[in-house]
Amino acid sequence: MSDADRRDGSLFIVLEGGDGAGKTTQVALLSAWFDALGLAHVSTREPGGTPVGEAIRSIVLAGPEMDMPAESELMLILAARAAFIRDVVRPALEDGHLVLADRFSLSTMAYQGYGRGLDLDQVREAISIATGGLSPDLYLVLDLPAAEGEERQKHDGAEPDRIEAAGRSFRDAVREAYLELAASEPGVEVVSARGTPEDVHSRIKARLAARFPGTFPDRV
Ligand code: T5A
Repeated sequence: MSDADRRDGSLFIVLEGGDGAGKTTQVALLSAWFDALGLAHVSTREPGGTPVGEAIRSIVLAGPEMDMPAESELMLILAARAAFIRDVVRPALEDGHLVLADRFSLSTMAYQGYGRGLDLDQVREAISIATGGLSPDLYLVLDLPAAEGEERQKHDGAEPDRIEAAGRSFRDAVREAYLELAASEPGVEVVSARGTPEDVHSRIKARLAARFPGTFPDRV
């Protein structure tokens, strides 16, 4: 998608971070804020967001008994992403809307590249096949020590999925990967995920206002 295909006002914002950092909570709070500001938007998640994406999600996030090579995991996630781009992201940006996503390609670099140990250049190349080179305007990484994310998830009482079951060292590697990616990739900012959901929400709003002053009010 070239910039010429995007209508004025379109924005693609992605929340990222380790499991249990609070992305889903923050997407809901941001979506309510965008509604209050009258900003047309689509809020969605990855893998998922389309019928094929949700079907793939149920395979990728099955229990640990669904054993698969890291390469299969990568290809499944990217198969979902290609549909997500075609059916959700591009149409919304072409209509001048805001897209707010819970995870995108930075997750693939952090989990399949750094976490699973796949070759980073190959992962990057595979991502660009799925996305056609489309990148978000901003990634906000919610940063939280892996143990605290795990603790937050325990309160939900759900059984760990395949990826969550990969263990503490995997979660630690993913957190470090995000920090490294934030230091080396353009358009990635880190926000502390500590504190109450409202504390984190205020930090995120302040970042968006600083980054996109024409879209978000500066008094937040
Ligand atoms: N994946 C995904 C890849 O490996 N590669 C990829 O390319 C992509 C796109 C997705 C999985 O897929 C992998 C990564 C993931 O393992 P998911 O369920 O979407 O799975 O991701 P999770 O991060 O596992 O989702 P969670 O819902 O568990 O975590 P969230 O969304 O970060 O956190 P949230 O908001 O659900 O909060 C978790 C708990 O903490 C509480 C909430 O109420 C909830 O109980 N909470 C807080 N508690 C205290 N203080 C706060 N500030 C809190 N904020 C939320």
